[in-house]
Amino acid sequence: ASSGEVVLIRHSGKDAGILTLSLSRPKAKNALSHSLVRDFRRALDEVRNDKDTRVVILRSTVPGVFCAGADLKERATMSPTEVEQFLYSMKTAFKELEALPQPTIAALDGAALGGGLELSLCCDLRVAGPRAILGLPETSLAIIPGAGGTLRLTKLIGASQTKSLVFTARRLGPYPAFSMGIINDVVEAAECMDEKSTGDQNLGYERALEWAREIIPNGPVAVRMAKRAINHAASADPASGLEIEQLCYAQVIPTEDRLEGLRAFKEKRKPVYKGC
Ligand code: CO8
Repeated sequence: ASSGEVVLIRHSGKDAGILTLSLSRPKAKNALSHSLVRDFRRALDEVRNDKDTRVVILRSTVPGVFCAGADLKERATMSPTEVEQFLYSMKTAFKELEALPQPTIAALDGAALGGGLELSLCCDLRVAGPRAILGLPETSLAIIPGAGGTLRLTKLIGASQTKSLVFTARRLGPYPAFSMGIINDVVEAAECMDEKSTGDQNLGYERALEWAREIIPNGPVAVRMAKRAINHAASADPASGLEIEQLCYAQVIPTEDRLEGLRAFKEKRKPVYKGC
């Protein structure tokens, strides 16, 4: 049975191709419990082979929070074996998110702490609203980031910046996080002054939708192959990184979309891609 803590929405009409995965566990600020992680993995199973899904947005429906990290209360009640099984499942979920073939965008407009920030690091892009708060507070709990944070954040912003966050357990607002390079885009303070920003509207999500709409018109096979090549580039040595790029490049050459791109260029119009 599903806990209802992970909600999957396929958009239609002008936003067809966008799929939103929402974390929805208000009573614990979306803390990652056993049931939430299980449902999250089930949702990823649905998304992975869905050719109609072109961009995935990961968001929270809980105002002021993206995800408070691992569920510290549930964990206190688990046996050592259960903790081990849970941590394995969580780390697997993170790897599965990172390996989705479609581009993924984390919409942050609230606290993304510990495992919550680590979860967002498995997405390709992170965009933030004004309420985003990011941090790896693990050392303040006498542990260390253990769901990929030390590796994924180091790859993203370098060792010294990562240490500055982990050693201090400091919490960052969206602008410092943007200037450190953790976030790709942040809704500017001036933009929050208009009527859109009233109430509990998640401006990070609005911005993520804008990014998705900019990705969708591009060649679907090309975008997936680019993601595959870039993900490999991050861990491969230069020679095999270039080899993988060529393998991915070879996948786009026989597509009809590639010919459509050339035709559209010649005819001075926007291309219409079919994903094959
Ligand atoms: N786990 C369980 N419950 C939580 C968690 C959590 N991580 N965070 C918040 N809650 C609960 C609170 O206990 C509270 O419950 P109750 O109403 O029963 O008292 C409820 O959510 C609301 O919380 P607050 O009143 O604190 O809400 P605020 O809006 O004031 O603050 C915050 C929200 C900022 C998210 C705040 O709750 C907070 O700082 N939470 C703790 C965040 C944290 O330290 N997270 C790091 C956890 S460590 C981690 O994630 C490591 C992962 C390691 C993986 C290892 C793999 C090997």
